[in-house]
Amino acid sequence: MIECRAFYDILLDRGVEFFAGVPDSLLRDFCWYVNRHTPSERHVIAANEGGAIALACGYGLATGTIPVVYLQNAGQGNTVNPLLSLANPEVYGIPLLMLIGWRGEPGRSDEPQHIRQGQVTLGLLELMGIPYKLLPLEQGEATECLDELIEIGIERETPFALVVRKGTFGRYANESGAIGPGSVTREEAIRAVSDCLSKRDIVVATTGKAGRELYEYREDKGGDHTRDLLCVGSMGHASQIATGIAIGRPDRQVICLDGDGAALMHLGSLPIIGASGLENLTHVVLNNGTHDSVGGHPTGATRVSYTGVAEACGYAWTGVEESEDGIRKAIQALRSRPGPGLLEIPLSTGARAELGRPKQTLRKLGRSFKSTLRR
Ligand SMILES: Cc1ncc(C[n+]2csc(CCOP(=O)(O)OP(=O)(O)O)c2C)c(N)n1
Repeated sequence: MIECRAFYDILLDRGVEFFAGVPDSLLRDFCWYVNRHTPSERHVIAANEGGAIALACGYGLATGTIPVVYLQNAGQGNTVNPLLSLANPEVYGIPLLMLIGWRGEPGRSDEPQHIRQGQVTLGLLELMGIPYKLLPLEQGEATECLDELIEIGIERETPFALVVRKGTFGRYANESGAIGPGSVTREEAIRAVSDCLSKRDIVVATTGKAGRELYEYREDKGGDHTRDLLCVGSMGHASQIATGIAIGRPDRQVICLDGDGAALMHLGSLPIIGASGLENLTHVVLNNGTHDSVGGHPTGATRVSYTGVAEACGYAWTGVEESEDGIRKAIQALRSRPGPGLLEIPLSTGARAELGRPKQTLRKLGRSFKSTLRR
């Protein structure tokens, strides 16, 4: 196991001075260490992993130092375009180090959404011609491995990667835990929204614990999951999935339960929703100011007003509700308020420790969701 502090110091010794990324559950403690010890102007929690690569490229171009980009392998797809068309040696040749948390590593059990990505993680790096190594668990070996990669990266003027397996980094106590802007929990908000929906309403729930909380609530209420799509992966795309469904089924109310980190990841979806004029679409942003599901790191834009953005993007209505009662009233009013609408709910950060996961397979849940929609 490698101590976060030791690895961070090794990076600093090699001249690293800039970090960007999207937090990951396997890199959770290291991300917290970076957040705590790096001057804020030298650490950017990016909107998405492609943005993190671009930020690192900019810093690398400006300073000639080697920037670090941290990410979960789920975000590898987001990095492909800037890696191949910007940082690649055949374009601008920008050395940068990616630290990639390897969810779904073959041979280890993990959630279904991580399995295929886990299988192709190393192959994708090979296909892109990105030199990589698995980060060894022993500190001396890790340092050697890093030094070899840095040499290769500088010599070939190429991005390079360290792939990080589960359990590589030791604990780092997060004393600076981010605290969300509200007092209601995400779970309470989801329950309040769900209580006020009719049996015909469709819910698309964002990546992370929101979907698990919705699933558990449906279980508590009798186990009907047929109207819910849980976006276990595809972070940032829930609102466009909901938009597609709302276009396909104009006779149904479609409610997207989005996270603030996820909304930020593809904020460009909001003008598209605004322009859609879809009267049957409601976008609920569960704003806890953090990437709570992977460890509670702040999002990179904690001061953004999602209602302000939605208004500028042409949504038909917006609202902010901070109490369970207010949330209930806003959802009950949906049917008399044509959308597209955006309801922002400021929340506290955190989740129940014993939160479960869906008991049925995603294939089975997907099948019953499809048959509900096509009925
Ligand atoms: C493309 C991609 N990048 C990163 C992740 C890892 N990830 C899963 S959930 C999550 C945090 C989501 O934050 P937010 O949308 O604010 O919801 P919260 O967890 O706070 O409810 C992250 C970073 C992912 N699944 N996919």
